[in-house]
Amino acid sequence: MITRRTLLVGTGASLLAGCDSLTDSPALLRAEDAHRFLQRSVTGRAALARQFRPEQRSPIFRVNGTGNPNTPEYNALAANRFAEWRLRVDGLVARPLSLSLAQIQSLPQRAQITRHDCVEGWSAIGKWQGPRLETVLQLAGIRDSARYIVFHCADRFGGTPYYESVDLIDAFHPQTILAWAMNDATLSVGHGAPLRLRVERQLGYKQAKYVMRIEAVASLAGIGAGKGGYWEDSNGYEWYAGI
Ligand SMILES: Nc1nc2c(c(=O)[nH]1)N[C@H]1C(S)=C(S)[C@@H](COP(=O)(O)O)O[C@H]1N2
Ligand SMILES: [Mo]
Repeated sequence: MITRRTLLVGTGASLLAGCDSLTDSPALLRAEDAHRFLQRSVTGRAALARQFRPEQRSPIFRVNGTGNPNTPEYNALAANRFAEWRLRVDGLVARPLSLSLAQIQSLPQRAQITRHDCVEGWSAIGKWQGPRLETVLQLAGIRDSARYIVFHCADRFGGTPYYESVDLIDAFHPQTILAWAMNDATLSVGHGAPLRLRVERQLGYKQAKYVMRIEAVASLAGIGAGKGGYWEDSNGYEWYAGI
């Protein structure tokens, strides 16, 4: 459907001229532009990850990296089945949020069966369910100055907190969800309870488990060692791990 508005937008927004070259600077998009990009594109960064049928799910889905944060704080939350856990959403937002698991579960939900690919050389197909990250970011009112979304996790590797980040195209991608359920059951501790990111077009290490806080930022400098994620900082993994 071509309306006068989309025509005007189409001619005015030069950054949309070459969709293929957009991968060069996607992180510079404002929230509004990221939306527009996703609505108008069916290829490149906006394409959907393949989805599978229920019977195609893997009988075994490995637990990798941290299998239990095992800190006093996390253990206390887990002992009470995360009733006291809250997801903080802050940074460059109009309305900082503190969401309970019940609140997250009562938002509109999305479920998808996708393949997880770990750089260590294994893959597994599983079903994930939760609200879209977009829904949570809209509730918080993401500011124009935000360029990246950072996920702060409960676990540490050798004392260093695990974290990850995505740009706004991936943040608003329809398959980017905050999953609290896996294969129709509440997320286990091994797989990231109570909440993990699923950003389906990217590799396994971007799928942050044990998400405690979501922060909207203008720059990744000053977070961890500044490369956008634990593995990016410590092992030189690519920040953009699209597949
Ligand atoms: N918080 C946190 N998230 C994490 C990791 C981790 O160690 N800690 N490991 C990553 C890696 S390398 C992979 S492959 C997946 C593993 O997810 P799984 O344990 O559900 O298979 O989680 C990713 N997210
Ligand atoms: Mo991985």
